Amino acid sequence: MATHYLKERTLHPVYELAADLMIDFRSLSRPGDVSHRLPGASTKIQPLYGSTTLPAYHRDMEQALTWLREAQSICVLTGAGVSAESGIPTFRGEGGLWRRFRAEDLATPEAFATDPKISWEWYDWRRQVIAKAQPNPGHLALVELERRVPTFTLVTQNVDGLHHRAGSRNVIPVHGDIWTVRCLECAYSHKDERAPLPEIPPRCPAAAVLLRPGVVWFGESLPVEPWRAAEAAAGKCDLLLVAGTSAVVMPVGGLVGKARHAGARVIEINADQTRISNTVDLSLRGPFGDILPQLLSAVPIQHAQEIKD
Ligand code: BJW
Repeated sequence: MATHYLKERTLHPVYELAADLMIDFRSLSRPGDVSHRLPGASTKIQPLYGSTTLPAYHRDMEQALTWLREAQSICVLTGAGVSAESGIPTFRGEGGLWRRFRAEDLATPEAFATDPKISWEWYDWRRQVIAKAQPNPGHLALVELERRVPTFTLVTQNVDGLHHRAGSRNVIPVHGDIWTVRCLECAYSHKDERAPLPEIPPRCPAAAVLLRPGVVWFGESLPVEPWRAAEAAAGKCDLLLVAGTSAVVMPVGGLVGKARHAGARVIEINADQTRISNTVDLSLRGPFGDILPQLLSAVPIQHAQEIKD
């Protein structure tokens, strides 16, 4: 019964979608092809008002600037949307990687076990897209925000490494790293930034068995220490910025509630309405790469910067 369920829900769609995926890889292989399909990817950046009026947006922005100015301890939680303006597809929604495929079917140990080659082709393609991408103004604003705020933690669900490349220091990648490859059997774990990889699927030099991407799939536990640090940061910050995430994936989505219960103000920055938009203190609707630099302008350069440096 259980096997039948898996076949119906998890294994079968991966086979069925393989051909589609290959078409996707090719049609998205040039950076220009990727960016125009992304929400919020336009270079002329405007706040998206949705049902909100322009004065309401400005009022919310004023409020956000005040809270940023007051904050002593900021935790930022980022998701795929913060890399959208760098040309990296998000997972869900318009232009998302999983618009046509269920995330729960692709990013699983079962999908990898079923066809490691297809899985690796997908990861290899994404590594090539990421290798060509550059941090955007939102990533850079976070680097500067870290320098200006006494306590700052950046929890990211992203596996692309763009926060590190931009220069952020206190980054906690809770869903792993697409550039790490690790052995399915032995302790071999290694950074491999070649894109494309010379051999698909790659093999472990120590054990001659398959390597897997160093990311966290559905049904797998998050890495213990990073997760502990992420929970601690969300639980003790006075301001949580939630940027570019649908917040549907657990347990990370639960950090928003954790911060709120601990008394933090929560500001969401997202191109669209999400499941948390109505529960946060403020929801700023628009592109991350536009809103973050605006927020940064409110935070003075403090003495903390000299202490940190
Ligand atoms: C912009 C923008 C712009 C666009 N500017 N914004 C409780 C209840 C129910 C289920 C569970 C539960 N607890 C655990 C589960 C199971 C599961 C889960 O959460 N399922 C859900 C689908 C319901 N979770 C897990 O299995 C996790 N493990 C776990 O809990 O371990 C304990 C356990 C073990 C066994 C059983 C039960 C528990 C692991 C989750 C791993 C997630 N992995 C992935 C793939 C990583 C590898 C890879 O990259 O291939 O991580 S899934 C994918 O989703 C990826 C992302 O990090 C993650 C989150 O997505 P994100 O970042 O939010 O992206 P999107 O696309 O969803 O949203 C983008 C947003 O940006 C949108 O809102 C846009 O509007 C916005 N945007 N452009 C601003 N320019």
